Amino acid sequence: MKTINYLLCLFSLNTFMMLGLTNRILATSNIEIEGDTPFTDKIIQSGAIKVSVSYTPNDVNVSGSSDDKNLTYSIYYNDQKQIEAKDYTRYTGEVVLQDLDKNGINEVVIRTFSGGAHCCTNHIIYTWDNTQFIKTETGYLDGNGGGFEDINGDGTLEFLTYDNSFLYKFSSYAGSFPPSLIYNFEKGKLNNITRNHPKILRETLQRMYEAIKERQKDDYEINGVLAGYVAQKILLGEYEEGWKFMLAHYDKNSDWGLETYDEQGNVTNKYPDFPTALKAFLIQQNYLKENGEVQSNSLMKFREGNYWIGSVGMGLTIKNEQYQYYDEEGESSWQPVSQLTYVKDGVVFDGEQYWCLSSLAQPRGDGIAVCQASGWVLQ
Ligand SMILES: [Ca+2]
Ligand SMILES: [Ca+2]
Repeated sequence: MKTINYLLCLFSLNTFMMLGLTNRILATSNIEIEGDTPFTDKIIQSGAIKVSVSYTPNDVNVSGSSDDKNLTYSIYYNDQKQIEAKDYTRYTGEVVLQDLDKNGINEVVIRTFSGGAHCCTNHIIYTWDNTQFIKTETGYLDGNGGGFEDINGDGTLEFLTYDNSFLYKFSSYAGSFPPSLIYNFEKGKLNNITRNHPKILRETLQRMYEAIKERQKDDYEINGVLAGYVAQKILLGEYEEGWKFMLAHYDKNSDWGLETYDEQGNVTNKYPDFPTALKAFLIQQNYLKENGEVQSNSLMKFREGNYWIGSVGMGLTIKNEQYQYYDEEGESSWQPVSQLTYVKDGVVFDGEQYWCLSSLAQPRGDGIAVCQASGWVLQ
């Protein structure tokens, strides 16, 4: 009974926190940059963070250059100016206040666009670290460049994009289907956590598979999507299956991507066929090791052991890549560990709760230890 009461209490606490989160999203403000509409000193503010933005559209008759910094902004913390910077954006862009890492302080996210077909969006992020703003960038990415989204429902935002190096590599732009790239944002850094989200990876894999079937039907550039498919299978730990599938379906007549060039555009190498060229590319892009073996899945180490939420008579056990729940009454059936989200070493998230390894260091002091994304905390 005590367990049930505690869980109910946790549940209502979660509901309350979710409401709080909703309020924060509603309070999130943004400044849109649109075409040829100039503005000066537009201000958005949330808590201690304030941004003032000015935008001058560039003259379309003068060929645009990223040297023409037409977007200026100042960032304040508690009304003290900390950052004054200029950037270039063409036709479109946005400045948003958003709490990416759920620490209660909004980040400043500035989206700029370089112009050009299929090109390129950058996200510049400023985060307050108690003494100063730290700047991070996603770098210029294709199209809309990806975006921040909470893909596992834990309140922190992940950045979803795809590996741009696969564009044009073995097919035209339209014929390419690059593998997924997922980052989290922590302490001012974007970390590649792609392999920790197998559910999302599998959804994209399914879309790739459907694209392959369509290409077969239309007899249209198939190698570009097969390259992405093999890389996506590597991310899921299923390289050999993906490679066999590629061998059975690739277009032997296409020579797209078989030649490599130096900076002057001279041919430096010509691979005999698509599989050889693809393998070399997967090694170059770190999907495979130099010897052609799969890169070890170093990110996703679900440590074996018993995991707890807090002082509740219920636990979760991870063993042999599987997990199950247990309480005084018994155990649930074993499920593949890929259904859990890896948060950090010794912390997993099951879609509703964080679970911490029972042996993970607990802080000493008054209060009850409760598992959160950062590990055990006292409440
Ligand atoms: Ca934050
Ligand atoms: Ca999240």
